[in-house]
This record gives sequence, structure tokens and C-alpha cells, in this order.
Amino acid sequence: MIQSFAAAGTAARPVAELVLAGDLNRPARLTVPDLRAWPQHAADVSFECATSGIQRHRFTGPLLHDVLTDARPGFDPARRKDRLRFLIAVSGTDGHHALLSWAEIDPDFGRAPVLLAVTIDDTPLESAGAQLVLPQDRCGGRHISGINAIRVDGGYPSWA
Ligand SMILES: Nc1nc2c(c(=O)[nH]1)N[C@H]1C(S)=C(S)[C@@H](COP(=O)(O)O)O[C@H]1N2
Ligand SMILES: [Mo]
Repeated sequence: MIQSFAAAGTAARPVAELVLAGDLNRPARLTVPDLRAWPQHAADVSFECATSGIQRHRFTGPLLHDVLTDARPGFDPARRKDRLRFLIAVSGTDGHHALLSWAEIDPDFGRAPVLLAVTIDDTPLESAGAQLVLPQDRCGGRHISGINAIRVDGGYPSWA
């Protein structure tokens, strides 16, 4: 995990950081405090886990779409079809990872209100790292905690 040490108060404590990389014009490294700069949304979600059963949590944080749009993905925003080849790969510090399609979270297509949560059940995620929240998912597998990297991948144009 990439960690920086924030000198908040007297005790410096580790702050998790995530890397936004890939086909982006403005790649970035973002801490949980950074993620509080975008409009915050809340989601009450329940999901099923094969091993621990039904889980219910309340999450708050920015929309993944807002954060990634500000990183300026390498497509022409005015051309809807240009976005359809983009993938979003999300990884946790433990190596768990999953893919979303750009279209899944795009307001012109799937419009899924996916969050990069900065709190879970009112507990801040400053040191644990942001968590992916997919209110549309029935199962918990993609609710990746401790996110350390999000990679946007435009693949190759179909005519290449
Ligand atoms: N980083 C990371 N996130 C993860 C997982 C994991 O193994 N690593 N497991 C997923 C699975 S399978 C489920 S069901 C939920 C578990 O959520 P819970 O901890 O609230 O039970 O987290 C998801 N997020
Ligand atoms: Mo699970």
C-alpha cells in the first residue's frame, strides 16, 4: 500500500492513497480527505456474501463517475460511442480486483450510482482506504475495500 503520513494534530498516522492511472489526461494520487472535495452522496446498501451472508451498510462518498471525469479520460466527451470501449479496473491493497465498464456508470448508459466511499457506517476510511460501493450489485464481491489503484483502459479502437 502507498501511504503518506499526515501531520494531523500531534500523532502522525498513515493515510491510505489511491493511484488513478491509465488512459487519463490528468492522472492523480488521491487520499480519502481528497475524495471529500467532490459532492458527497449516501447509499444504504445490502449485499449477499457466500461466506458471511447478508450485509447491510451505509456508505458516503463521491460518485466514481465524478472523480474519474475530473481525471479527463482519453475519449471525446461529446461522442457517446467513443466511451463504450473504456474499462475501469479497481484494485485493493490485498490484490482483490474487479472490472467495471465505463458505460456502466455513465449517465447516458447504465447510470449506476457507484461511490468511492469515504465512510462506512459513519466510520471514516482515512486509514483503511476508500471502498467501492455498487448499490446495483446483489453480491458483495465488487465492494472492494482498501482501494489502492483505479486504472482506466480505453483498449484499442475497433478500426486499429
Ligand atoms: N479488498 C477486498 N475487498 C473485498 C473483498 C476482498 O477480498 N478484498 N471481498 C469482497 C466480498 S466477496 C464481499 S462479500 C465483501 C464483504 O463485505 P463485508 O466485509 O462487509 O462482509 O467485501 C468485498 N470486498
Ligand atoms: Mo463475498
